[in-house]
Amino acid sequence: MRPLIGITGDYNIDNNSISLNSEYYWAIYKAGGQPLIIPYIDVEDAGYFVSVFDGIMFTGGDDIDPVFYGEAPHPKLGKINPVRDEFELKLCRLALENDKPVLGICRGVQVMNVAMGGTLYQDLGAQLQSDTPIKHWQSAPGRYGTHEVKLAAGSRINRIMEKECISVNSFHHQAVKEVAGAFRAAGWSRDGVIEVIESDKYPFAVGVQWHPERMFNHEQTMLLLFKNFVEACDPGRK
Ligand SMILES: [Mn+2]
Repeated sequence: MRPLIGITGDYNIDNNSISLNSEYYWAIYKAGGQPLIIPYIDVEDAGYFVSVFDGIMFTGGDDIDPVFYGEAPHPKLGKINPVRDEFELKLCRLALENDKPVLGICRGVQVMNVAMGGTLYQDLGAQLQSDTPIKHWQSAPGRYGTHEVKLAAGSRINRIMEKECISVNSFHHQAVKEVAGAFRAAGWSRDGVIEVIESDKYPFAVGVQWHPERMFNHEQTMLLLFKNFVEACDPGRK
């Protein structure tokens, strides 16, 4: 049986719809997992979902309400959805507390960090100081890597990717600022932006700021991340 992986959908509160780029569930499926999209009905359902899924993947989407990390909204803050925020933050905390594997992608790495007490840059363009700035919202299609990420030697992501420097796509204007105590930074772009967080405290907790699901068809290294995640989700592994 394939490990059952819950995937959070991108909930658009304006038109009451959930959407999900199919590359997310194809990545899980190609990696050996059975993907299932999680609806946002009641925040109290989070515990149920943690108990039924073998692992949970947090996907991309709008900005997280900065109230969840104790800040007022910056003028450059984008669209937020408090329903999705509250649900995902609880789901992430419960998953980690119950030793369920967690993979965060783009907004997902931000959800992981905020759920455990970390903070975010609300807008890199306005708030990041760097002598070597780079473009984090690429104009190239998603399958193309446009900036490099240096991976910490010996980190989990380094062992998964089997490389110390990778080329990634980039579609974000926010990023992890202060890393939550449960995690550590394990990958950085040239301007110092944290592009990976991970943890040894949990069976599998990795968050990446790029979109590996848009690259894995052309870049085998990106599929390794999903495979490693799905393997960690295999209930027969324990
Ligand atoms: Mn980036």
